[in-house]
Amino acid sequence: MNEVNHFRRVVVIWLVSSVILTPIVVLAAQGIPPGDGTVQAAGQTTDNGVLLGLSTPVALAVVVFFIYSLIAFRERDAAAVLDGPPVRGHAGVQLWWIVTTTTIVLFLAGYGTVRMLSDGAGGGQGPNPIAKPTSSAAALPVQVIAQQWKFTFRFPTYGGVETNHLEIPANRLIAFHVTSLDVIHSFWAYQLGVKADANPGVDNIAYVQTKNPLTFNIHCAELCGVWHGYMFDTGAVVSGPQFASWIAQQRARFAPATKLLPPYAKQYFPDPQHRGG
Ligand SMILES: [Cu+2]
Repeated sequence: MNEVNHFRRVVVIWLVSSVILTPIVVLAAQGIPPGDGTVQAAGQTTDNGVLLGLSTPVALAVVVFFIYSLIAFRERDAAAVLDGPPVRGHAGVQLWWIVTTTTIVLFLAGYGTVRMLSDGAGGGQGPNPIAKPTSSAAALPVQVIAQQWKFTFRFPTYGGVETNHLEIPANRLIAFHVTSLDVIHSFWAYQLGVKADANPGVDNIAYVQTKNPLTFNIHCAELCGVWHGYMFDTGAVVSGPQFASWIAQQRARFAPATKLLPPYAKQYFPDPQHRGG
């Protein structure tokens, strides 16, 4: 009764739209954050492109079939609307479904693992990271200390000075040691491709390989009390010499405070005398 091969038509429309739209989506994905600020940020942008590119044909299969059905299978004679015969399984469809979904899931599991192990991907990995960048021993350690409601930064290789703002050198591997003095916070510097939980009593390590100088935003990304929304700052990746002079300034300026600080440690515990009741 019906001479049209709907299946072939849907497949052709799907193929053509996938071939056109997938490269456009992959290209557009390069414009969404976190951008190209660090190796990790660039890696995340690449991964966004891979994931969006892979999901484009999948989403198109659904959309194309949906729109095609609306047009081709619409019964215009209301009186003739009857339920069709029930479908009792289809070996071909089932086989393709299982093969396709299994392939995609296994590929993504492999891809994600390889990508994470290559540089740590900018995420906090706890006190014993398994995904270390190859030159991790030479990384500049920077401790990020969160508390209600600000971040401070401690530089163990620069006399343990604690600063109010964050500057880090360009083209350098940084090992952020993220911790908290009170409740749970999260150190989120999206242009750096970093988001790491800041928990009291935990030394959460996140690696970042900086590139060119840039300004970045620092936000707390974990609801931590009434002023959580105001827990932000602007940081900067600066040239090596600029960092050297900045950190020297900070050391001189905060020398009296540094003397009073507890020695640099992986984590600190709040002073009970200075806690509100
Ligand atoms: Cu917070």
